[in-house]
Amino acid sequence: MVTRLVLVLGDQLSEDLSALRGADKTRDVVVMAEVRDEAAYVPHHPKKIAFLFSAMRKFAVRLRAAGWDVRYSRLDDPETGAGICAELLRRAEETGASEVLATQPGEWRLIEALKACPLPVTLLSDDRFLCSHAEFEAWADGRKALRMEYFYREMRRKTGLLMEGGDPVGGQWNFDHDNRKPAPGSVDFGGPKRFAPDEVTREVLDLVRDRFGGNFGDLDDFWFATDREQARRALAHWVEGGLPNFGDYQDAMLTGERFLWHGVISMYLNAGLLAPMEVCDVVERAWRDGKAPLNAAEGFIRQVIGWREYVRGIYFLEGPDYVTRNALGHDRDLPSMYWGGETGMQCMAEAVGQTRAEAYAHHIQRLMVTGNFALLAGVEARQVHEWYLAVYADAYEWVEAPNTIGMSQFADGGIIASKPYVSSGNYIHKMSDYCKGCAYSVTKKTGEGACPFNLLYWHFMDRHRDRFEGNPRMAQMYRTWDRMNADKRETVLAEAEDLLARLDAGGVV
Ligand code: FAD
Ligand code: DLZ
Ligand code: SF4
Repeated sequence: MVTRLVLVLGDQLSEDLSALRGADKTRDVVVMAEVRDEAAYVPHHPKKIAFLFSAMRKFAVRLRAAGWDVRYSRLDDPETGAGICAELLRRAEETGASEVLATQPGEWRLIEALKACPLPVTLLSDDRFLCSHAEFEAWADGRKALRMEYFYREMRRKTGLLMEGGDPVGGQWNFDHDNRKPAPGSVDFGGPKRFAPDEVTREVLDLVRDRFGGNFGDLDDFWFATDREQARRALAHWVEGGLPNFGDYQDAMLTGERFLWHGVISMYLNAGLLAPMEVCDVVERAWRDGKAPLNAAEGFIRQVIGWREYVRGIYFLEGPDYVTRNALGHDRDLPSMYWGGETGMQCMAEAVGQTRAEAYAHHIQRLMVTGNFALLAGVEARQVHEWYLAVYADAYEWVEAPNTIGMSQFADGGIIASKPYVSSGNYIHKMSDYCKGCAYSVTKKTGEGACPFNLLYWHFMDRHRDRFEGNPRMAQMYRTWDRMNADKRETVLAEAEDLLARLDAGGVV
């Protein structure tokens, strides 16, 4: 019988992976590879690379213990090829294998590279997700608008999570209106479970420091879980201490508090160390046992079986050109403050600073601070996308691109968002304490020290009037703008233009 190569990618670290299930331990050979092309197609945060390499190495050990023949290539081995296809060819020659079994990667770039590889590659569907491509296509078929809320209800029915017969527990599907409390003065949860680097991780940290130490992001103080057992412990730790308040403060932001009550498990879920149903089951059980309120459990489960599955569905439905979309025609370069350049904006400094330190920022920081600013300032969507893909430990295109191109930048023309997520400084002021320590004043709409979000918000509304004034959800804001006196409007636009010119000239904003 012929030997096949079984490809296991860095984010496919699950023992029930379809490619492993479809293979035969007694004759097939598993290929795992740390390769330059994957580690460098965007300048990944060093912590993201270290997390993946360490988790890959430990997963290879686990597979060997389970009886697999694993050919593992390290980045610093001179024999290692530049890319995944080169590695497959090398291992084919070494083992005599003539075909490859793989689970579909989560990025079109890599799917296309595998299809172009001069070895026959069978791509199996990635059934670690709850919704297959076919199911998503069937759901999307014939709908005028692909709204997440309706998709989410289907997933609730399908999984039976938080259901009583055919009805949602508590009599409603969604408790989001309870999940918008601003941050309280202090946080009673110490944040995610931290793991001291073991020997495998320490070796990887040296390698990453040597090869990728110049990338944006700190490598010091690495604490991520790097195997399934640790990831399970991190989940249990959060369910105990973080989940009870997760719902209430999901949208809050607080200076110096990088994690608040968030799960910080997306990197584990996306790499395959945790499975979506397992985390939702644990959360549902906590609610049923009276250890967490319903708005927290429902809010979390909606993110995982709703948003996470929905954005993946959109990415694969829309196809490889999704990441090139730029519906609003934005063309500004990403300002240097995204890479740690100086800024007087406290909210941006906090969001970017913790991103640099942890390869993590929570959803509202990504959406309403860094995403909001890029959208208001008219930054080219592709550059924004590549930044998010690089700097977060949980970022792979299937999940990052719909969130950035679609939800955050409206560059898909409104497939995901029914209106752009833009706001003036008011929203950040309401949900955080950032404005207190800022060089700008959130209450100033114009003049010296006016909050940049206040100026750019109206600039955005004005420059995209043709597209958005007919949107019923934005009509009120256009009426407010039109009621402003003409001189004031002119001043706002002129000051916004000055600010944008300053950004373009590389000045400090
Ligand atoms: P929690 O707040 O504890 O939420 C629980 C879980 O729900 C997360 O672990 C995640 O798996 C899931 N989830 C929540 N929101 C989303 C969402 N919008 N899309 C998909 N899953 C979601 N998430 C990624 O996993 N990878 C990305 O590359 C990514 N890029 C983003 C880019 C932008 C511009 C925005 C606005 C959001 C992005 N998100 C991304 C979604 C979200 O910000 C992260 O999933 C979340 O911050 C992860 O932190 P957490 O585990 O503490 O999440
Ligand atoms: C993100 C990443 C990095 C940094 N390095 C590797 C690697 O060396 N080997 C590998 O198999 N995968 C890596 N990955 C993940 C892939 O680039 C890619 O993002 C996912 O497999 C897409 O689902
Ligand atoms: Fe951000 Fe404006 Fe508040 Fe400063 S004043 S922190 S720029 S919202």
